[in-house]
Amino acid sequence: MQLFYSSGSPYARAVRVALRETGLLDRVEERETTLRDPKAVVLPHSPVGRVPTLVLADGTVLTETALILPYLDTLGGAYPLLPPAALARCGQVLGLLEGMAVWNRELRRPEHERSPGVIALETTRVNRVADALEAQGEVQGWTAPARPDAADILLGCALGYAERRHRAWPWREGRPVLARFFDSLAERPSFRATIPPLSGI
Ligand SMILES: N[C@@H](CCC(=O)N[C@@H](CS)C(=O)NCC(=O)O)C(=O)O
Repeated sequence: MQLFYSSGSPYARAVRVALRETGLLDRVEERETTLRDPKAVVLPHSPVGRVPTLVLADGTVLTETALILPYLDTLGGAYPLLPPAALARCGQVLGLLEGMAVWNRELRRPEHERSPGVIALETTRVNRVADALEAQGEVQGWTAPARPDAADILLGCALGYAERRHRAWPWREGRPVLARFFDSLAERPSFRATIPPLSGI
């Protein structure tokens, strides 16, 4: 199998972390691709042109993180990534991540092309979800999981994106549970091997 990724993508990072945590990495060749580029090496495989893209041994091409992660669970890895208990949190974290991605895209535009309305909406959404996760974490006493499930991995990648690619969001403020959770996940070899480059935002 081949996994197309870009080093800055939190979505692709989640799949890369999941492969490392479940011991499936040796079954996959990771290939870095450019994005939004007619010469991107992912494009001959997927007209969507986004990462993550997983090309299976029979040539089937999977895009969308929310489809690739459950597919990994069919491969007999070390433990299930998506137990039913993780599904609700996965949805929340994917909503948070998408909000951050939309907000970030606005900030990459020239200032006069930015939509203050979109930025305000997504900032509110992202803070609302992060506050809800902080409250859940406090009630449930979240600590570093020994076997991070898909929701843990997605949350670690979302906060890692905020930490290095979307620093416009001071996500740690007032969220000590999420900060502790992230700091302990970030120490794991799977996260250390996939740290995204710093961006100017
Ligand atoms: N909904 C997709 C989002 C993936 C996504 O937006 N990936 C970005 C990188 S973070 C990408 O490939 N962008 C290139 C483009 O939009 O053409 C998923 O969950 O996999």
